[in-house]
Amino acid sequence: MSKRRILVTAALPYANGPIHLGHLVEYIQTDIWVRFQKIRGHHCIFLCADDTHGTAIMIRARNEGRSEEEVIAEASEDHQRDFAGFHISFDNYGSTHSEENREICGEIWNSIRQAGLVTEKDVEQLFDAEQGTFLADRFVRGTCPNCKAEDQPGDNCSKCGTTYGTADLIDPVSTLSGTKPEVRTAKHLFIELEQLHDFLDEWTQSGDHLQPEVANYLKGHFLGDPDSEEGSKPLRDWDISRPAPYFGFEIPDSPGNYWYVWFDAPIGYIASTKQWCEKNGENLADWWRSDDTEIHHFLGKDITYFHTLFWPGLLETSRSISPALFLREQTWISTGRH
Ligand code: B3M
Ligand code: ZN
Repeated sequence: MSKRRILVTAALPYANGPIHLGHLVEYIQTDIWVRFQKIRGHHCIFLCADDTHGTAIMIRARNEGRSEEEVIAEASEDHQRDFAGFHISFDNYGSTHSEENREICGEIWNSIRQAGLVTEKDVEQLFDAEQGTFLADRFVRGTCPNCKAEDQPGDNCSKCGTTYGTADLIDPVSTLSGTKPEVRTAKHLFIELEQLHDFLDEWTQSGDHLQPEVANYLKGHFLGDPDSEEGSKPLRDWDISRPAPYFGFEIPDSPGNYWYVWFDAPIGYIASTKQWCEKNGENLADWWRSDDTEIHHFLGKDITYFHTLFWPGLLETSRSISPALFLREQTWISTGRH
């Protein structure tokens, strides 16, 4: 049997909470699979990291009167202690708030810009003037514009099921300060995923990147089917930036704007690999740019589309422009929610 080179990742846990049993279902399964490959004599490495950016961490740090760096340092220690307690053994445990990640985000971002995939649009969003921050949907509650039920979440009504934008809520209230938010407009950067439609049709629907169930889900919910009567469905532009204040990496060519947490989170897989390579005298290109390496991502089904549309799209674009990084193979397993 020839020795395979296998890179395995598990989804990166958020730094804004502890590891719970739902997480462990995934990590333990992945750990077993990795141990099996290692015992078979393959060159297999298992990478993970804390997912550290976003509004939730920023708000928590503010509430606790600490810096975000302090909050995420504590989370990283807690997470690694708990993983070790369950004998989950990573080859490297990194952080998305690392210099390696910032650097690789910049490289991938440059490729996307060069490929002409980035566009700018004004976005209207609710703003909490007391806290000085834009409000993600989950930080707003109000009266449903349809059935008039009070105290409903910012994106859909738990009584009548209607979905709406936070700006449509009647009497919206910020859950951060209890004040009435105002509507403000800010510039956001978007990735025009539709430009990658043909690639994503091909990548998701043929080859052995995905289980058939996942390929069908993507076809039914997002991509459509070019050979059917209904045809392809256009992919929506992906809102990839957040205006300050935001805890994350500032976009070098767009000061005052930050990469949305879901842009830099999967890039954290590569950054964690880079740290491992540096400690072990290995070459990053052998793991992320080689036809001889298999890459397997294990994740929960609630985050499938991030890993099967955005992620291969980013990697393919980098590859065609740089040529840099690409996915060889993808394995997905259904586990508990995060
Ligand atoms: N932290 C969400 C989750 O835990 C997110 C995963 C990132 S994987 C790159 O479900
Ligand atoms: Zn309603």
